[in-house]
Amino acid sequence: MGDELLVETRGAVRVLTLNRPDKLNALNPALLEALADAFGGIEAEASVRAVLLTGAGRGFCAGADLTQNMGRDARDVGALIDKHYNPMVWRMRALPLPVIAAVNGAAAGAGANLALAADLVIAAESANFTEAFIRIGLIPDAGGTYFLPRLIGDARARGMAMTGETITAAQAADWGLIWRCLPDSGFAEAALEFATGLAARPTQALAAMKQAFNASGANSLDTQLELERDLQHEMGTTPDFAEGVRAFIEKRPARFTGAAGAPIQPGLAPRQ
Ligand code: T3D
Repeated sequence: MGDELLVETRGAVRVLTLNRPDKLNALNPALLEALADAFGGIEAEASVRAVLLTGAGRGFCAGADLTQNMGRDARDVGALIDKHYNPMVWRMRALPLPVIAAVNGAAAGAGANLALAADLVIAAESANFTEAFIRIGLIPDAGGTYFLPRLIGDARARGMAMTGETITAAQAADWGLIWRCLPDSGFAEAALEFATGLAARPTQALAAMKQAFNASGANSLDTQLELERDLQHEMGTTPDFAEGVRAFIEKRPARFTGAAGAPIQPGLAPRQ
């Protein structure tokens, strides 16, 4: 593997840094493959309890590398999406750990949507988001047409996609596109602190929450209530639930380990 992606472990946080700063961390096949590998292996490592994704230099990610991937011959962009982008989004969404995107600078095209595929997005105040696809005759990919309307509503989603206008981090936070906009000064440290805080939370509950939120877009209320019941049943068997309740009663901070509980028991029938 080259150095397009820096992979470090800081405490219980796996830090993935897109590392092509001269091109604002634009995505080439090597970087996309490194990302897929990095996301693919994480869940087997019990000591890793959160993932932080950020960019080196002044950009977060400028989307597909337009100098490598396109512009020469007609390319099958759909095949590139199928091979590289979709598996990455699936892995990020399915990973049973919180994924935090720390957007340190420009996030454009698939770079913006890569950030939006994370569970939580924080951005430095000088960062920005551009659905740049329309500028080159493409549509938002990497989940853009899915995430945008769910996060900010149809009007703003279509506005961002169809105009390609750049949205500041402050505006993104105001619209609910991201969780929080933070000062530029000390952003990297603040992002790691934020991820470290999540890594110390009940990991099984975060994973189950993620599963429930992921499913909610397609589920009816009935189905979602049943899913919540099943997941909560499982959470009730985790050591972290016992510890959380004990710590509350003993009026002390909880010490969560992230250990798994019992799997869902068969026989929890759907509601009639
Ligand atoms: O082929 C496939 O994989 C299909 C999939 C497509 C999915 C997509 O993501 S399509 C969308 C692709 N991305 C874009 O269209 C965004 C292109 N970049 C920009 O519009 C601007 O760079 C930004 C708005 C993001 C930032 O602007 P600014 O002024 O801060 O920086 P800059 O000067 O434009 O860029 C700095 C350098 O990065 C520059 O190189 P240079 O001149 O210093 O040698 C620039 O060429 C390079 N760079 C920026 N974006 C890309 C890039 N190089 C390659 N590919 C890029 N996407």
